[in-house]
Amino acid sequence: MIQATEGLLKSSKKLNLTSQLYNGSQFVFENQALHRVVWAGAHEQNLLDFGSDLRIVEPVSELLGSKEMDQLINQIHFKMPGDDIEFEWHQDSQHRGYGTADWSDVNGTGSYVQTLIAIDEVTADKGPVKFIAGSNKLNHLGLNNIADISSVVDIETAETLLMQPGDIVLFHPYVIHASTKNISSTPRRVLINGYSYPGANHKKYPGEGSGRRLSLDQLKNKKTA
Ligand SMILES: O=C(O)CCC(=O)C(=O)O
Repeated sequence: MIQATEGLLKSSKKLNLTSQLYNGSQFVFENQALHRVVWAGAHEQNLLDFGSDLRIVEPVSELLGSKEMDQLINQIHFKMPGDDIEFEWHQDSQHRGYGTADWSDVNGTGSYVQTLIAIDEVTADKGPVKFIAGSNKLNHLGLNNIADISSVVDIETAETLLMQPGDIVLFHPYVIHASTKNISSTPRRVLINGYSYPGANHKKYPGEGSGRRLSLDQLKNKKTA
């Protein structure tokens, strides 16, 4: 994963800080910095291999209640020293398009699982993700339309997730979370893979091959073959 992120970073230098599709992946720059690479495995195949690794797909399948799933996200988030990247309080359901024609909650429990793997150690000064425990039970709130989040939840109760390289967190599309800037002197990179229940998503995500259908049984057979 480290090699892959270095490959992406090297390619990003050729793109003049301009967001664009390059080698099948969508490079996104914000505030003069590489913010994220969407469907990063088109450029760096091993990231797609991680995205179909049984150690991820099995628990995701259990949470979704389906042996089949559509992989919507295979993304690297960069937080390099001094780049000021942060993520406001949100639910991932917002980014999936809940409440619009882009999404149907097919399994009735959110139909989506997000996973985040730490590539670097995530210490308190590297902008760790903070979660509001239990907020997954609040349903989709449309936080982008709520001016003051404290009218909905007490952000003082947020729990900070410190991680070792290789640690993974799996989370519900309704759990409210955020992350602050990396104020350390070393990078914080994470690989994010996201999976939806078949039929839930109606949107085409950027990147060559995005939205691929994964089958737990097929992946298991491939592994034993
Ligand atoms: O990369 C981060 O710090 C935030 C990730 C996040 O908010 C997400 O995956 O929804």
